[in-house]
Amino acid sequence: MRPRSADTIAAIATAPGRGGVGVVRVSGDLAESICLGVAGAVPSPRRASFRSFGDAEGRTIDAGLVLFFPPPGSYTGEPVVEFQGHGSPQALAALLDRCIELGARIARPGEFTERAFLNDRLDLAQAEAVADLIDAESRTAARAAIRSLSGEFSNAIRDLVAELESLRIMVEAAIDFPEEDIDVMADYQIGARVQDLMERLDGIFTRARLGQRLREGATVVLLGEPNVGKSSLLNRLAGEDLAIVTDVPGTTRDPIRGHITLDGVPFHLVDTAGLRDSADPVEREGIARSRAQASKADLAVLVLDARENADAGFARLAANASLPERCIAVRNKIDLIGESASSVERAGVTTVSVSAQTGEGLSLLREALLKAVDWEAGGGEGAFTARSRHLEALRRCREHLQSALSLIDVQTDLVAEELRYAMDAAGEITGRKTADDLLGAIFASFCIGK
Ligand SMILES: Nc1nc2c(ncn2[C@@H]2O[C@H](COP(=O)(O)OP(=O)(O)OP(=O)(O)O)[C@@H](O)[C@H]2O)c(=O)[nH]1
Ligand SMILES: [Mg+2]
Repeated sequence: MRPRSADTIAAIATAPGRGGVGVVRVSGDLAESICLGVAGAVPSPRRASFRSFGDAEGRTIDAGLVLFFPPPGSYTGEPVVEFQGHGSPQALAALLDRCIELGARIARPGEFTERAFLNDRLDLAQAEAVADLIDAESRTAARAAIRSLSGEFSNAIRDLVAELESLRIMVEAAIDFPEEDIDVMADYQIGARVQDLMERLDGIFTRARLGQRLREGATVVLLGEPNVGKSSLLNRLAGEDLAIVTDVPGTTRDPIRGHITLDGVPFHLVDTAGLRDSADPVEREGIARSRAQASKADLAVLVLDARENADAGFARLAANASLPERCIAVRNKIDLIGESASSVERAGVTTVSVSAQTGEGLSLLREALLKAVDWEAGGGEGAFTARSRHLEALRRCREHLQSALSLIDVQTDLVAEELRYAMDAAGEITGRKTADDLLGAIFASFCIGK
């Protein structure tokens, strides 16, 4: 654990630019004396007081509300002062300069929240949820972040860790007192309890994975032969004229991106150059980029011309690029053959028949996209905001529980060890024992002033 910092930090906590209100936040031992220097008095704790903010020469920089939050109940767990002035970049810069003159230093990104974590005001999963709330791209994602921030995710993890601990103690007792002649493993139903914990873990994992989807979304590559209507589909889905559409095969060269949100889940769409043999060096480079996009995407939408045999078209594309694990087939241009929109699932692949021109079938395609990333309608309601690191820790926890289960009738001491590993893995999420470099990376991704 890093030592408690002696520095007093200050930052503009509101977003850059002009606005109605602008806030400078100060945290650390000098907060009260800085407050005195700027506003001439320290208001009573947690009570807003209207004051003038002055510079070193006594000139007024701005006027507004001052708030003082004494420890330990403040955001950071240290003395905190907030100056709420006008959202004027110049006045805020002058106010910040004054705080620096009075002994503070500029805060690093995320440093207020980092201090909150180091002073036990938040655990690591909650601290990460602060950043996720700020960065949320949909209301559903914001709600998932608030759920984690309020401790729902952390409590679920803490309960899990506590039960793992009591189970481990039980198993260790069995190792330490073998002469007691009771078969602890059987009498205390250790196997059933481990299984029970695995089910609980799976429940948490599902909710965390939903949260990760909400946070990170999915990258979807639109792939197909020239002229099938990939760019038209991108434009339709994005509701914006992003890519050039012409009847000339080989129109698109560079990958073109569009971002949409479906049921709160961000989808990063990438339209690509049509796949074919080409002698044109520019087009060849475009096609190489299409293939590169396909190999990195979470999901490929294979666009086909509805007038062609879909299976044959699908097979040609699969032979022509390395596809991600998940694919959807789209038969486009159904308007040309007078077919109506449909969505059919066959051998794990959904084939949606649409017309990018008329928009028919687009809602079926949106549904198929959500389904392809395992999203159920309204799935965000139970989600915890989560990151890959959380999911990875939960996966490791599960592996150790699985090993513990398989060792129960074989070697008791190893069961205890596996339970300890499982506990440590789950414990990384709330992060009491997290390595400094990981902490550094987590907080560096925050915005300034938070
Ligand atoms: N009738 C009909 N025409 C379509 C439909 N979708 C696209 N088109 C037409 O098909 C032609 C090619 O469309 P694009 O969207 O440029 O096709 P693309 O797959 O991006 O083509 P490249 O960029 O060359 O690989 C254009 O003339 C579009 O207007 C559709 O659903 N119905
Ligand atoms: Mg195109």
